[in-house]
Amino acid sequence: MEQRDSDATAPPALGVGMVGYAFMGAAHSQGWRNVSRVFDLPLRPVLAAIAGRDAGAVSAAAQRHGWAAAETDWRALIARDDVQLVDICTPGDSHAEIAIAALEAGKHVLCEKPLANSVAEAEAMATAAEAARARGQVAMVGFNYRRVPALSYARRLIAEGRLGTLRHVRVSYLQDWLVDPDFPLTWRLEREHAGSGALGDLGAHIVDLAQYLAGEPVVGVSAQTETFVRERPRLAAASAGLAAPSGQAATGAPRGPVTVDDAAVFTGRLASGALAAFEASRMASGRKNQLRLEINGERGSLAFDLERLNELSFHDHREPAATAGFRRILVTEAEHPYLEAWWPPGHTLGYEHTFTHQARDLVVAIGAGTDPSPSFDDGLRVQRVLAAVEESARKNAVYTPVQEVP
Ligand code: SOE
Repeated sequence: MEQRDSDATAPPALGVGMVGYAFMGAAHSQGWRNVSRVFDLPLRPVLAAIAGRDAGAVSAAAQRHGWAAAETDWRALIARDDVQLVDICTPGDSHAEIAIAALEAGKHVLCEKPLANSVAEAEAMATAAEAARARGQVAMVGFNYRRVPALSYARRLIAEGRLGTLRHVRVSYLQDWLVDPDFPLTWRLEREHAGSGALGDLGAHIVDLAQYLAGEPVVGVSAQTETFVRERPRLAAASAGLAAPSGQAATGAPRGPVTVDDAAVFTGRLASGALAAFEASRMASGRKNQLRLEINGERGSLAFDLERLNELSFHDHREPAATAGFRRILVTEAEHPYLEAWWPPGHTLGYEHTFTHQARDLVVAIGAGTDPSPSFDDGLRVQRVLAAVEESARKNAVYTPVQEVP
C-alpha cells in the first residue's frame, strides 16, 4: 500500500464533522483517518470536529481518534464553516433531527443504520435528502457490510447473472450479549432510544444485504419476535456500548422493563418471487457477531460467513455434477472490489476496513456529483421492511406486505 503525504498537489479538503464517539464513532473515525492514505480521492477528508454532550469525554475522544476540535452541541458542529459533511453516529432517536438539520444547513450527510426509529422519521429524512440533492448535496446510510469486498463481489456476480434467477436468500445475524439475564438495561434495550432491538440493530443489516445482493426489494414478510428477558437491572449511568459498564449494574439493582425484541425470525418474498429467510438474535449463546448468508439461483449459489470475511463460496450449477460443488474464492485479488488499493494477494482485510471503504465511496460520490449508495431511500426501504416485520409479529406472523418506495 502506497502512503500519500499531503502536498501542494493534494486534492481540496472536505471537512468532516462527526456526532457521537462510542463504538460506531470510533469505527467511522478510523475510516476517515486513513481513507485518503489508501485510495486516490477527488477530495481529502479532514477530521474537523466531533460532537458529544459530555465535555470531558468528547475532548478525550477527539484526541484519541484524531479530531481537530470538539463541540458539546451538535448544532454548533453543523454550523461550523470547516464542516461540509456531517457523520451521524448517535443512537437512532436523534438521527432524523440531526440529519434534517444538517441537510437544511447545506451539508452532506452520512447516517448510521438503521436510518431512523420509525417509518415517519425515515420518510422525513428521505424527503430532506431529495430536496438537498437538488442543491448538489448527498446523503448516505452506513450499511457498512455492503463494503466487505467479498459481499461487494457477490453483488457483482449476481448482477452479471452468474446465479441466474434467484430462488432463495437466507441470512442470519447472531450475537449473544443478552444471554445473561443480569446484563443491564442500556439504551439499546429501550424503544424510545433504539426504536427496536435485534430487529433494527441486526435485522436492518440483513434486510439491506438481501435487497442489495439480490438487487430487488422484499415485498412482504411473516414474522415472529420475542423478548425473552423482560426486565433487566437499571444502570446507574448511561452507557453507549455493548459491554456492561463495570460495577454499574448488579444482580440486586432495581429492574426496569425491556421494551424491544431480543430476537426476530421472519420469512419474506422478494419482488421476483424468490423466498427469503431471516434471523436476528442477541440470544444465540456462543455467537459473538456471526453474519451468514446463502443465496441459491438456478445457475449457482453463493455463501458467506462474516467470521471468514475474506472468503466467498461459489457453486456453479452448470458444471458437471461429478466435479461441481462449492469452492472457496479468496477475495484478496486486485480485481476484487476495493482490493487494488490494499495489500498483495492473500494479505487479508477485516471488519474495520468496511468503514474505510464506506468513506471512500461517499467521497467519490461527492466528488463526482453522483448519488451514493445506499441512499436515504434505501434506508427507508429497510425501515419499511422492519415496520412490516413488527406488524406481522403483532398479528402472530400474518403475511404483511411492505409499502413500496417509488
Ligand atoms: C451492535 O449489535 C452492533 O454494534 C451493531 O449496532 C452494528 O451495526 C454491528 O455491525 C455490530 O453489532
